[in-house]
Amino acid sequence: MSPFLLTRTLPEGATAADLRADVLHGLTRTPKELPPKWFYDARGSELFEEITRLPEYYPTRTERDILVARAPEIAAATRALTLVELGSGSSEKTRHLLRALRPRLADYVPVDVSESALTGAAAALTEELPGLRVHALVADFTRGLALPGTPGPRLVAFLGGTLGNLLPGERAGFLRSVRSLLEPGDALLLGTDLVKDEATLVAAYDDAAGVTAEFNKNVLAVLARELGADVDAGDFDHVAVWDREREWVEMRLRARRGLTVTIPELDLTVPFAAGEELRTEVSAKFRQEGVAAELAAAGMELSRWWTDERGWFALSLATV
Ligand code: AVJ
Repeated sequence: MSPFLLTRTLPEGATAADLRADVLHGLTRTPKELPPKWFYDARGSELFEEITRLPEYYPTRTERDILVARAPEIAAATRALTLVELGSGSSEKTRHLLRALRPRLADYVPVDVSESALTGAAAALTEELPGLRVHALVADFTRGLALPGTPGPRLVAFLGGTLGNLLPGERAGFLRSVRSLLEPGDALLLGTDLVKDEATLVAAYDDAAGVTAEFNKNVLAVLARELGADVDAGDFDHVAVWDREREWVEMRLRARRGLTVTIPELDLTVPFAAGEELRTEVSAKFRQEGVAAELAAAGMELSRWWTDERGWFALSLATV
């Protein structure tokens, strides 16, 4: 019997159809934009793992330190028998949590769009934590989710600060859909990057080594490969700006000169004026009162708030 179960919920061709729709919508509107999910092809996922090790990119290591320090309290507060992780990726962060939740915790349900990330993580974890049942779910958690029946109470984890990639309206809908997964006694563990000085924030998204610039430009390679777009990353500059009014970091690609991108698969021609910018990601930064309000609006209560000693990142425990 395979050491873990894997269920595919994405209909065949869903990803290709989504990319086409996002490009058609995003590149024919003003300002142009693309959803950040398209960063994560194999090369993009590799570059993101490299980003997490950069000195300027504090979120991953800061969240891990909080998780390690607070995992026993999270285990005691939730008494979880199942851990569901949305956007689990390599499950790197999750190891600390799983170790603290074991041996009580019997079931781990990692959810991600990347089947290869899920398979790799599930194989490693069943090796490291004998007896843990892993039900890997290939799914896009922003499109609604049907979880396997596993024992409660359940702890749903959404870590890394990825909540910040959603715009406020999208976040409200996402948190409501998470709320619909929870039953009394269940909880949500949420990682959020916090508002801080502009220099620290911008440096985290525009590192000296240029890894984030390469990560940002990689989305153009995805368009070229998947849709035959004739676009050259050399024609664009990486831009990272702090929008202090909306309290989010924006990554953009700025056209160095007037140019036209043709996308044969979509029978589309996309003009860029010199200096025109395509928004490729927002990464919202939070305050405790804002997180509490957004959770409350979705029917959850912020019951624990843990930060690192600098107050740079927070883990929230929300209950229903
Ligand atoms: C994985 C979405 C949390 O927004 O900080 C890293 C992605 N973008 N550097 C983030 C990212 C640029 C990251 N998340």
